[in-house]
Amino acid sequence: MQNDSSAGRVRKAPESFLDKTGIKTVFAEARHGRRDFIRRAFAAASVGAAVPAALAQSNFHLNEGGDPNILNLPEHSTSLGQSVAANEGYGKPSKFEANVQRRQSPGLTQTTQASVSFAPLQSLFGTVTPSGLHFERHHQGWWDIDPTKHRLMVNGLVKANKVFTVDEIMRLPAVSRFHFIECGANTAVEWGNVAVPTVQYTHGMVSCSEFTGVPLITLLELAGVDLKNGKFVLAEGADGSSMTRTIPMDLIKSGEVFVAYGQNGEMLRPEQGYPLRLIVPGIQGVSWVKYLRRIEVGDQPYATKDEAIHYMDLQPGGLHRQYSGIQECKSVVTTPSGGQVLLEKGFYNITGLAWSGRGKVRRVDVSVDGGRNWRSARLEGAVQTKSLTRFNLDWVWDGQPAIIQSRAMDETGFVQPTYKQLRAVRGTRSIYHNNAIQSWLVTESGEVKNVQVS
Ligand SMILES: Nc1nc2c(c(=O)[nH]1)N[C@H]1C(S)=C(S)[C@@H](COP(=O)(O)O)O[C@H]1N2
Ligand SMILES: [Mo]
Repeated sequence: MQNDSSAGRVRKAPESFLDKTGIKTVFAEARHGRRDFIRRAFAAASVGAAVPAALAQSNFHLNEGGDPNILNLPEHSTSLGQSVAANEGYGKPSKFEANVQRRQSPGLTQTTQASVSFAPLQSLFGTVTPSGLHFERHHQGWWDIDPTKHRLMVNGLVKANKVFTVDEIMRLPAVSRFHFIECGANTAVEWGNVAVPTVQYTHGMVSCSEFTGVPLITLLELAGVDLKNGKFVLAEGADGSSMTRTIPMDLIKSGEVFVAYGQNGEMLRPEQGYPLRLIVPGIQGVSWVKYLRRIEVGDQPYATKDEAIHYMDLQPGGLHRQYSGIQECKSVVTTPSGGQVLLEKGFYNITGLAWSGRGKVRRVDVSVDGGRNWRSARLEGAVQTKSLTRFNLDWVWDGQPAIIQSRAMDETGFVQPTYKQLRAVRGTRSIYHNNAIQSWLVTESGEVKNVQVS
């Protein structure tokens, strides 16, 4: 664990094939307890059960016996374990997982106070980002705000201005929903083909949580909102960045936009906007105003600094796009991904994440030959709207160089573009909304590298 590989090269199960200690230990010991389990499963595969054909037919071999890790009884099997972990307060991950951390990107200019940290996508499973690994973007630093002193005001085109305490908001009818948040600048450095080494830095400004809160429309109605003239709201944060964003009333009326206090079963983390943040599903992260303290109802877009100066997309020919909030359909393979190493040829589970700001992911195709041939991946679990979707695909690596890509399609029929397609429309000068297909080159030695394929 002393190796500071952010790519997970030294990680243990279940990225087990990346682990020098080998997959045999992991499967026999940690997963099933009995070494002959997998062998029996292989036998079953011939009659069409349990194990996919690609795995059954691959050279995926298991130790036939004599592995000291299963033969020796370790101390933890023969003596008393520790008292409840609660004695040490809030629970923590295993010390063997200490390498799984948020990190600052080597592709960005280092400033005295860092303002972005990236989620370790290569080490995550399923679709929920553990709260302590959620990416961060702070325009003016983060705060741990006293919730008893925090207030949220609703003003503008309303019958009467209203000021809510956090307690009052928590008494109102609540919703809990899984949504992704992606910074509009996620994958930004790849516009210029900087090719940062790992998926943490190429795509780690996306995270997904189960958020709990109150639909914004409820708060507006309690203030007597004028929906005839009120076409937009301005959302304002309580930190020094004066983060202010315009949100169209149509989105709010749909009930999708909510004021969250909960994240993955507990209160929001301070760095995620404790005690209140706006959830704007499908829209770029900057509109998810943290430390939310004011909602003003107006009749036109506000053109604030974060809309009129920042968060515009430079286009070819001197044009720019403005209010380009929606995070279009996108996906990325998280394993195998940049910085990881395949230790031998044979069977691997290709896995990754897909999402769309326009709704549900309908399909994800995966190529291992740089986009010439595609196979559809399995979408795991309940595919939810404007949330992350996990995909998996069986793959037998023949030891030859391979270029792994994923291409997602959403329920509107939108297909994730190649770099060539994206640049033809948006040019090369944008910072925001890079949703191009990502390519990972697996070299003959098994090393995985970030490459761009047009
Ligand atoms: N009040 C406030 N809200 C904010 C920001 C901020 O700096 N201050 N950053 C925005 C940006 S640019 C993004 S991408 C997301 C990041 O959310 P996170 O730090 O919870 O990942 O919050 C948005 N909301
Ligand atoms: Mo952002």
